[in-house]
Amino acid sequence: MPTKSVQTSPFSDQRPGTSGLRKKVPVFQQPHYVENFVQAIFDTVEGRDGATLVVGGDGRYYNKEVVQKVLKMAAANGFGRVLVGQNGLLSTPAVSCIIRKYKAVGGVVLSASHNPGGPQGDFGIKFNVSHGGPAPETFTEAVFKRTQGITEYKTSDASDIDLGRIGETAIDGMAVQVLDPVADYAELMETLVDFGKISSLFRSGFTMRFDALSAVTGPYAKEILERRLGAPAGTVVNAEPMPDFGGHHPDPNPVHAHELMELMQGPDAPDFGAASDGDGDRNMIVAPNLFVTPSDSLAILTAHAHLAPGYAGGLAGVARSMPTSRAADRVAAKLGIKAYETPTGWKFFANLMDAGLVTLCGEESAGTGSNHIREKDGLWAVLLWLNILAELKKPADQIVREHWAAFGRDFYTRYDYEEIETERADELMTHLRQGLSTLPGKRFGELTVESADDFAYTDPVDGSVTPKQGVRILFKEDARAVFRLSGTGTAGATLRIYMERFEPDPSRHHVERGDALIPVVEAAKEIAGIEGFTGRAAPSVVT
Ligand code: VG1
Ligand code: CO
Repeated sequence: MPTKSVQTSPFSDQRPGTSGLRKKVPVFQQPHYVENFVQAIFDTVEGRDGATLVVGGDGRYYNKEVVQKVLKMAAANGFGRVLVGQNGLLSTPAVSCIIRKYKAVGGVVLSASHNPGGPQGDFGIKFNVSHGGPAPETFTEAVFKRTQGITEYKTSDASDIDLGRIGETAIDGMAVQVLDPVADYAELMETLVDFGKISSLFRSGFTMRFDALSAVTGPYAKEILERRLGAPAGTVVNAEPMPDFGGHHPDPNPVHAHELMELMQGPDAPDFGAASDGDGDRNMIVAPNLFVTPSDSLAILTAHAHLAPGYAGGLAGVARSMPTSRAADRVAAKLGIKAYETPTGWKFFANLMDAGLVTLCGEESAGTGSNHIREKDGLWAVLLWLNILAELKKPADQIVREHWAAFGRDFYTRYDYEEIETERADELMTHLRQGLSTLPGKRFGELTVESADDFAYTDPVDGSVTPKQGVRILFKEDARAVFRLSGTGTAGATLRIYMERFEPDPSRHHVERGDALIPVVEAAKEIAGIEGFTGRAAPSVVT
């Protein structure tokens, strides 16, 4: 038997964050680093003997090498079968779909999502459990604990598998099935949205651009939008997944998807624009001359989802992460369905979906999804938008403006301060938390604090409590500022400030969102003492 045990010792920095373990590529390239973490995952998975495992990644630098390592370790650890995407590629939503469809025990996703790639960029490993969603915190904590006591891992001396060819092969008696990464996912999409209606929309001359930012969604978007739905060739751009994402920063927001933004603001704008992130679970929606905030997009999808066949029966409920604007809650109230507020990160939605409490979920960070899988799903959101556009037969920007007129507008922005010294960021948060009780009643410019707290979440399904999920400051003027530290960064700390203000009056909905939010931005900066703690006069990225 080529199976062997390799002696190793722990790395202290293997605690997973918001979405798995993310580090710079050179960190993952240290001898045994990947193996330790993967062995810790395998040791934590229950019922792995003979079980099916899914493996795939977003194609970033080091993806290929790590897929081979995971395959050999899976064989040595007693899995019965591995389903792996051709060339080691699988989008995060496709992994979730395949785990569920083939009743796998879980899936290893190789991605650092929206973080840049390349030899000096980021890499990541996350584990999704048998419902198809990210492992819950009890699991990731158990993995971390295991990494801290690890002394050996199991692997195999077998040679690398040819991942270019679709079909079945084996390593040491474990079946390895190389799958078309797109087929199962595309089949699922056909059950949710009306492909016939969307095809007619394209036949009627409707134009769009989908920017895959040289990341994993390219092949999915090409197959579904261009081949199955008949969008003109060239609708999908940057469609070839590349190890360094062709120099793109695959974070679908107005800053990093700037080529798309420029097109959508120019005279040659197509009717609709969209982009996705590194691993395909995020989406950005742009109408001509109008960026649709992810919070608004979630609300609009909630209002119109029933127009698509997969949601014709209506929605059970809707959930959003706490920093996401309350726009979706307003729609839920009108529909008479429940709205839930969870901590940041998709793992908190799974229980709600499994219990049948919610159908749609979303995050301000451009994640939107439904109970068809247990991950956010970038291309799905684009398809649902297209289905709605085909049904309403109105321009996308008109749909957004009519939505505001009906529900009011939640002006929204997020400021990110990246790569702050961790100590300074921690001090800032501690200072904020300590001052919370003194804030109510205080005035900052034209805003008065109504209440301030640190969000703690009690899962309505299993009762588990997750404390310290972000400081919330509510103003009497129907505005809010939320502060939290990112759990996906790989260098120093990233402070995120989420700011919003509700405007019921349609005569003020045309105001630039930057302008509408100035009072909230000023108040937030002052309350947290941003400049004093970070030394930064301006954020690194505004979305
Ligand atoms: C960020 C986003 C969060 C998202 C997470 C993973 O986390 O804010 O909403 O779920 O990334 O998304 P954080 O802790 O950095 O704020 V992905 O597409 O990077 O898997
Ligand atoms: Co992602």
